[in-house]
Amino acid sequence: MILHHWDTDGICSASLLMERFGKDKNFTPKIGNYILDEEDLNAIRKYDSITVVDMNLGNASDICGFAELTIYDHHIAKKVDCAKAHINPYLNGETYPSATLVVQENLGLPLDHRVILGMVGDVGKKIMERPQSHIVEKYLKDSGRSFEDIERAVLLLDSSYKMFNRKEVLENVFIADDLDAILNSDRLNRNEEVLEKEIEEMVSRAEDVGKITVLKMRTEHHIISAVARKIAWGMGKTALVLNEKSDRDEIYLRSPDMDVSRFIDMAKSRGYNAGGKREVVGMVLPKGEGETFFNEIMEELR
Ligand SMILES: [Mn+2]
Repeated sequence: MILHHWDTDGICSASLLMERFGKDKNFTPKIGNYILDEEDLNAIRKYDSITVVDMNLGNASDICGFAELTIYDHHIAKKVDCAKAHINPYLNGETYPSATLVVQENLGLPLDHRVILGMVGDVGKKIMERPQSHIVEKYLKDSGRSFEDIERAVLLLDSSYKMFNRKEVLENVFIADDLDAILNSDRLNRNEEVLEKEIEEMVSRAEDVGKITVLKMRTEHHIISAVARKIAWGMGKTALVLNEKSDRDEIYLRSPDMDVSRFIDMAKSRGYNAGGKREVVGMVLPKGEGETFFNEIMEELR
């Protein structure tokens, strides 16, 4: 069984592995979880061989208790000693743009659109500034496909987790081997339409407050990063977004120029879940606690 991340890279990596090893069962943790909870563990106990791909699972070693474990990954990770094999170039200090490239190179598979989708899914347009850009160029030249087709297919495959549709994520693995099947999928195109409209609507409600642009919204969809990116890049100002979900609050901060990473430590010091980079911060807070912290960040930045 192949256990994979819910995004394009995870879906395409799973597709490559299932084809190569003739497997037909796949699984993804609950969307948003980077561990297997008790329910997920119980659901996979019946398998005696499990390959985890494109996920640095917090409790991967739990799998060794009932199955032979293999891992293909490219995230920052520690070696999982109980795994039969842990294939992650990062363990040798190497940075790989996608799990699909790790799988393709390690198994000597031909270069196809799935490898490229994984790279563009995880890195975006910036893949063309990475050392692996020649791989993308070679694929585009040999296939006659456009970079826009690849970007569109990424958007479509990612639409399922953004809609929080775990079943659909699993189904996507079975169409991933056919680029046109992805591009022409009615259900994925419908998702994209819904998400695009919702993102536009949210962005239009953002308000300028001094030097920054802020937005409070309520949606169960996973669009906060897309909304913040659109505000920050579109208006050229730092975007601060609060999303109050039914079970948690989310805060997302993205700046086109400023270093906002100090807010990662600030959030962590209050016991909140936070991560990010120099110009982008994502946080998850218990339900009801988001607005106070959101106001505090706003006062500091405005
Ligand atoms: Mn990945």
